[in-house]
Amino acid sequence: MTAHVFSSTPSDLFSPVQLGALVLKNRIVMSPLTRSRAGSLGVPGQLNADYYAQRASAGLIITEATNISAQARGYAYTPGIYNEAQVAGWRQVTDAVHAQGGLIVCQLWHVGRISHPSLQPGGELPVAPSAIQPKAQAFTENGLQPIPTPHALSIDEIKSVLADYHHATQSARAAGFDGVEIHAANGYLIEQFLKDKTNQRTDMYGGSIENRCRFLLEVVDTVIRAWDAAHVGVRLSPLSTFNDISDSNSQALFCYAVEQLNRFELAYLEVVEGETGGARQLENGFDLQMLRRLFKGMYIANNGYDQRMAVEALQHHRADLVSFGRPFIANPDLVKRFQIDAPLQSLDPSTLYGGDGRGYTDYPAIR
Ligand code: 8OZ
Repeated sequence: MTAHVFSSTPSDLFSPVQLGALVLKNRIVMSPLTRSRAGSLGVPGQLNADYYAQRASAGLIITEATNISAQARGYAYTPGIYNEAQVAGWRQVTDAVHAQGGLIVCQLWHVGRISHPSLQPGGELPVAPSAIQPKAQAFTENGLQPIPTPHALSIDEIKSVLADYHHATQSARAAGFDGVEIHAANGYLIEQFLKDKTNQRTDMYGGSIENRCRFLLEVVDTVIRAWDAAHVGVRLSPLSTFNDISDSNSQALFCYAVEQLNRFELAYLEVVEGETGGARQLENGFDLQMLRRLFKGMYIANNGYDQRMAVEALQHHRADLVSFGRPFIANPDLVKRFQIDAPLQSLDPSTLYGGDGRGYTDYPAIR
């Protein structure tokens, strides 16, 4: 192993890097991408194994967002990681990725209020920190449906969600993953606690920044009891408004959150820079580099990067790694294309969510 493996001053995208317990062959990460091809029961299979194995030349694959419990589900056909059938399904995926020399971590997801009774056990209301209806629609098996006002979690119910995170982490280990990423971004449950548009609680989980960060920190704490912190990353989206969310002082909120995350010595922090899947230009003067500088571990930058931007970010120490989402959909061999400066294939938006192998496993690699 070369000396620069453990250096935090990368020479280029293709240099290896240590991320907690993992040694990556390059700094090109496949970001989590919901593709909705895991059936009604959320059980991955051969099709998903093929898809991920095709992309195993990434330094690290982060799976699509994966439900930690039946209650965590908010989108039809998304996978879960809470029962035996799902663990066995994911085992096929992790084996296939490992056979190709790749590494894969499981993104742990609870959608909170971004769900619909038809996706919930017993047809119950979705849950959230506060009973505030989102201006958003749910992707159900019967198409897009209006989302009702959620049920506000009691303290005991919060404890039970934390237990679900613990169980899901154990399941991810059993499925052969190389680690887990806690999805604390994009308007789902953890972010619903963090940001004040969605958290109006008056107990220890609401009000002050400290209180609104409590749930995130408890999730991290419970996850690292199931798997050491060197196998755990966190994803944040400080500025995203996706799923009808915002915060009145996101700079202060996220600086505090990141300072607190430092104590766990996590494998990495992944940050969606700007609007999820949208503009990187940030209107309100929020300084993302402040989070990068505050965080003591490895920083994965995400959102709309191309190769040139990624190289620049590494050269200027604005990131240690870069995760790519959309480019990996149509370019299973993205790493090779970057290496040989080959043109990128463009993706077909009509096959992004749901369906079969079309637009999923049939994008050709360069020969
Ligand atoms: C797009 C469509 C469905 C889900 C996220 C899990 O935003 C998602 C997601 C994105 O993190």
